[in-house]
Amino acid sequence: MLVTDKKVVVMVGGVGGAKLALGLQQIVAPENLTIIVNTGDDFWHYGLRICPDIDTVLYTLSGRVNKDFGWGVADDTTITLDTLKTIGEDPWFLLGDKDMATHLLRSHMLRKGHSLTEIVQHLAKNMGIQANVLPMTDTEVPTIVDTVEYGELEFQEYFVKHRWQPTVKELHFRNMGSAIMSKVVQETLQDADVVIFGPSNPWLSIAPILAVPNMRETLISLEVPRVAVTPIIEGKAIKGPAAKLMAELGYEVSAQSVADYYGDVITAFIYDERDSALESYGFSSIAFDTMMNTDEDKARLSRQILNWLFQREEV
Ligand code: FO1
Repeated sequence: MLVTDKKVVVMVGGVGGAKLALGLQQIVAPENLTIIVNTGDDFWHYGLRICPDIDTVLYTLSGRVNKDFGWGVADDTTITLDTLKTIGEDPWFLLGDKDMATHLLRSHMLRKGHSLTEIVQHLAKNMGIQANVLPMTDTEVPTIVDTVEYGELEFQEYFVKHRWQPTVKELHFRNMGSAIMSKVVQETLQDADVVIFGPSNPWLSIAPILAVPNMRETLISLEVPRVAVTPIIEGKAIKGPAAKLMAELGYEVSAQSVADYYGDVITAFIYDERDSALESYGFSSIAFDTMMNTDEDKARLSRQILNWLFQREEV
């Protein structure tokens, strides 16, 4: 059931953010919903452009996602990778055969001169998604993870090849100085009634989005609620390396640290009801059940966030 006619922008990384986007898709009219996705995790692999967070969003919103992993395509096979193994390769990044079709088409379209924004819109339309899915930028800006053990690693080498076990010293986004915020991202933000930051890893998934030149300034200048959802519950990450990374970067592992990290980018913060109240200076905060196991949970949390921000009665 649609509960709002507000224009909603949600900024996300992969699995956690895609879950909230799916919840919002259930209650926001598709023409009023835009999902802006991190592209710092993207890389070239066997000549293919892989965009894991974008694909996680596309597969989740179109009902194709492998629900056990949270990424990739359901019921996929690995004939191509298995065949690569028979001819001397040792593929460390799991690309299913069905998933491969997305990478083939995207790489083909990039080589023909289409922008990533055009390609994502094309894929979304052809997967039956009506909401607007946009990459944070069309410029290639790989996240580089500087580690104690291996020096600088590209994100997927750190995350998948080394199973996020190396100790992180520092993160940066290569080529970010030359990145351009697309016109459609700019216009969508100017037109938004609310900006939501999904429960994605703030350092790995949201920081690259905020680092796009002019993004932070644009967000702060918007006179609309800007709310972040915690990815940390009771000092632990819901999924992935957030807690380990925070500790390595010298932060206390808590929802409070996440809220403080967002700083003046947000006007409101959602922490989990299992945690104690935050010290909210400069932003308001509220506790909800932020675990999203079922589709009902995803819609319920989305509804609670929007009802709270716009002071409506619970529907
Ligand atoms: N995650 C893994 O842990 N191992 C993989 O082999 C892997 C392959 C993969 C292929 C396509 C895709 O869209 C996502 C994939 N992921 C894999 C997930 C991905 O590395 C992460 O979800 C994100 O980059 C972090 O947000």
